[in-house]
Amino acid sequence: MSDIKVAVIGAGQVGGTCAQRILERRLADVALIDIAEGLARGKALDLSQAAATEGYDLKIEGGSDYSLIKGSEAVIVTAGLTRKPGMTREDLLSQNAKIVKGIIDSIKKYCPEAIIIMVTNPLDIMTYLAYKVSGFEKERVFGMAGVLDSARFRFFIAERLKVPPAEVEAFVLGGHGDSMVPLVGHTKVKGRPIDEFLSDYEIDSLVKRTRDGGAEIVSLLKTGSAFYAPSSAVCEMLESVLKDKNEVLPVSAYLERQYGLEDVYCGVPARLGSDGVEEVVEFDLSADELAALHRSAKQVREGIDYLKKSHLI
Ligand code: A3D
Repeated sequence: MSDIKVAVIGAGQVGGTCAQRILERRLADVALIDIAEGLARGKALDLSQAAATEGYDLKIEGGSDYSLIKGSEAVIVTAGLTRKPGMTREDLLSQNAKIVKGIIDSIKKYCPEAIIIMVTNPLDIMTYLAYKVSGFEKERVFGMAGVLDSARFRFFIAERLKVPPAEVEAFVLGGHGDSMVPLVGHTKVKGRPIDEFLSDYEIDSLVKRTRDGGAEIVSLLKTGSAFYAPSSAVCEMLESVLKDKNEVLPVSAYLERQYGLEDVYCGVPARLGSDGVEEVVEFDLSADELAALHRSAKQVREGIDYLKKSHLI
């Protein structure tokens, strides 16, 4: 048992693996919720039975009853549908918006003081929706995408240069998806600028592979999408919050004029601590990077406008 509890909504691939990582990192007790009750209960029971061999003494409960999340300091939202053949982007957006709205109402009811970390796609739009529907302070609602995109970029660079990924620093900003903005000017290997190691052409090809990183995995898995690296990225953010580490990470955060953007969620560097987003950090961006960030935010805003027109916000 821990005196810290975290709720994970959605016990699918990402949610189930998040629960596992939280326990194995000894971060908190876990409440795992899914509309499919047996899935959440079954995974919770399975994870409980790993306690003896993994050596954690933490409580994990699962089910579909939201009263289980009572007392959680943080709630990770991974519930949602994935795009099926024949489903338009707008269909997915509307359906996940309805799911997220229902979940946020339950979070408001059972843990009104919690921090919300969104994972459900389309990420930046769902995070904006969660912020608006919850009425929580902006600091307490943010989304995971950039830590994952950056981890992918770091891995591809590390693999190419045969160095440990931990020796590669990189930040990928912008909305999650095709319009992500890898900051090549801030990418370093062993503390040295990346262009000392790779040509522009080679860097561009790694940027492209990062941009297509999710799709590459989908095409290999055939069913479902990535979940090991996404759940790891979530836990990196969660740990910075629960341990008040104040790490600067790429976070989908609410912007109020930072980077010249307003009333939108978009991936930016942010300091994560016990209050959530403690500060949006303004890096010096090149004119091209800033323009790419604005293009990316514009795409997010189009999704937000669609939800507003559909009366879902
Ligand atoms: P999946 O394995 O299908 O799990 C989703 C779970 O949500 C399923 O178990 C559903 O039963 C459950 N669910 C659906 N509706 C509800 C509801 N109303 N209440 C509670 N549970 C519900 O998907 P996944 O785990 O692979 O992905 C989950 C979400 O995360 C999707 O939207 C993905 O697109 C998204 N995702 C985002 C990233 C980012 O980097 C932003 C990365 C990976 C996945």
